[in-house]
Amino acid sequence: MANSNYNENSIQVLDELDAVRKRPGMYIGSTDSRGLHQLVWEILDNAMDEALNGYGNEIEIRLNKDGSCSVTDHGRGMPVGKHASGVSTLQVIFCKLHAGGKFTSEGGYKTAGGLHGVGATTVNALSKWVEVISNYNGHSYRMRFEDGGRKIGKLEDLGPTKKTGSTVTFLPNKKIFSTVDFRYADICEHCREQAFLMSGLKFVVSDERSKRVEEYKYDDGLKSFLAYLHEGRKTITPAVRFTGESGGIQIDFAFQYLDEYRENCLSFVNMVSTNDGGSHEVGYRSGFTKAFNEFAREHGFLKEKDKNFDGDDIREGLTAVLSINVPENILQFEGQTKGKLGTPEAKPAVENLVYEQLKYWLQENMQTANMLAERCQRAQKLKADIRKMKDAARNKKKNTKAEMLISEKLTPALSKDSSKKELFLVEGDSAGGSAKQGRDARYQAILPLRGKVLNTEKVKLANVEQNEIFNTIIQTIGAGVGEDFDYESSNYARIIIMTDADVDGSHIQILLLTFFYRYMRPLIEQGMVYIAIPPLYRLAKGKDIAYAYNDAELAELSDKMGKCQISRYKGLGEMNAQQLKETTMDPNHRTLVKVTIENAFLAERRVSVLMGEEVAPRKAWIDDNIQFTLEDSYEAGGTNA
Ligand code: 0R9
Repeated sequence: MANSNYNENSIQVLDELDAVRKRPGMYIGSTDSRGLHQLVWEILDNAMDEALNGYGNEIEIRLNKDGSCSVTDHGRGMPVGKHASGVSTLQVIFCKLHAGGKFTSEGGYKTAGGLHGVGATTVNALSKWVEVISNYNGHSYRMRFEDGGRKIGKLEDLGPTKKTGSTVTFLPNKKIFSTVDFRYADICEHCREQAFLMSGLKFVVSDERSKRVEEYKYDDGLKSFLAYLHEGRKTITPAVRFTGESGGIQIDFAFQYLDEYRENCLSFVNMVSTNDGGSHEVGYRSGFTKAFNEFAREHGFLKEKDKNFDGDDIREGLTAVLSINVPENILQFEGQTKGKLGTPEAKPAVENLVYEQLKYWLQENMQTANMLAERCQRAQKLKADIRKMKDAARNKKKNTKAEMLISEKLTPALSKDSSKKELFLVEGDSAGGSAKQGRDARYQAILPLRGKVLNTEKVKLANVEQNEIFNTIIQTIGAGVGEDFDYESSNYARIIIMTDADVDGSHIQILLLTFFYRYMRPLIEQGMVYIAIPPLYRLAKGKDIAYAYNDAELAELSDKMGKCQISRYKGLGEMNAQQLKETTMDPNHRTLVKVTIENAFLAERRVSVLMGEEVAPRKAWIDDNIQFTLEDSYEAGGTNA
């Protein structure tokens, strides 16, 4: 069994591990499900680094029955000799922070999170135990760490082996994480994404708890990524891929046009997604715009007097995937979540590559290029027409249809302070009526939604703006729509969707969230969109009233209250104003789920699969993700607000 180690080194070791245990958030972001999975990504990153360096072409992740997770690579194995400090190298990898610089192979690309070299130590500090198997130099070795690295076992030689590679198994500490339940579907999605970014590397994910296995390996990298993103959607060009290197930056870029209007760009730096873009995305856009405009002028799509196509005319319907590898010495991230690439060298590198190769591709694929140029012409013209219409409308009398709609439907809040105001979007007129009476009139505004909500995934912005419900929502929030949307001018700090807890209610939520996701995304990014959770049951015993929001709560409450009257709510409409207030609207008692976008790529795909034209993939998706709960559908993180 593991023995404690009391030499000087281990005292320092304890201090370092203690820092992680005391402030886990600093190392893995949070201690919820997201932080829990970060542990897996950390070990996986180390395994992928070994593969990136050219050793091994398969990685396995296994979720074990005892709640632990194993990651195996088929690289060289972790070195087991003594480190200069006198302790075993494995101990240094798992017990010392900032071992990264000193210990990784030179020239390897490092992950973007900045955690590199501290990943293994972080995992150790936050685990009940960690077991490492290293098949190295013809022998199999094992070492175990327990109790967050407080107990360090001896390095054991398990005898000769022909294999090489490493396996790290860890059991997350229940006392640190709010959940220790690894989610197979999330791990699969992550591995799939990584497999797209690393052509040829195979990932095998297995779940011993539910006997499931999934494999991911793509030889066509980003082209396969596009095929996956575009499943069930109508494409109008083939997927095109450009690769190259410039100034030490490796660039992998692919694009494909859809018969749609939105543009979409997914970007990655050193395998980590850059949700907030950055210099590499700027480079891709300007390279793309330049090549297209040159082509359009050369071939008469733009006359001498015409002004160039704007970037967004060119990118209508375009999906681009950009993955670059930046050497660590010039790697720079910006923004609050460090999701934006700052490295200035990335812009010209990507711009040149995209410009040069796209210019050539357009010449070589003249028919497709002509078709795209015509689309640009149409987009440019449509934009000019809309601008004229808007100018004309602005000059007209003020009392427009939109404003009348507001005054009819909206019950506004009295306060002028938008930082305190909430807008409730309520399913149905009858619940709307109760909500009006039950609200806090100072800060809560009510907008009842009547009739069918439009599926915004299938139509153009202009149609969305003409739709009565969405037009009313756009006017009420008062912060514009689409590219013009500015969350800072929102009339409300929170937008709260309140529907019945049934299938129709979920459908309305999906339609509204699709709209917010497509046309007011900053609202979601800023954490301003919520879903209200009404109770499912009311328990009454004499004057004692209690509400249960799920079956587990119902069981708990009825145990506590003993014999009592239980009624199940079928919809919001069954609650009177007082009950609705107490359970669902009053900030002191209600439960709200904050809608967040954890993973832009996943959200993007989920929205299109769920809301797109084709029924088959939608059905398959729903079948695959049986627990069709809020959390699963929208990456919503539960919050009580
Ligand atoms: C299952 C997860 N895998 C790993 O964590 C893992 C780390 C690792 C490794 C080496 C080989 N395979 C690995 N798997 C390695 C790296 C180097 C030399 N030999 C073997 C090197 O970087 O020069 N290591 C990662 C860090 C270190 N090894 C060490 F050098 F710090 F020990």
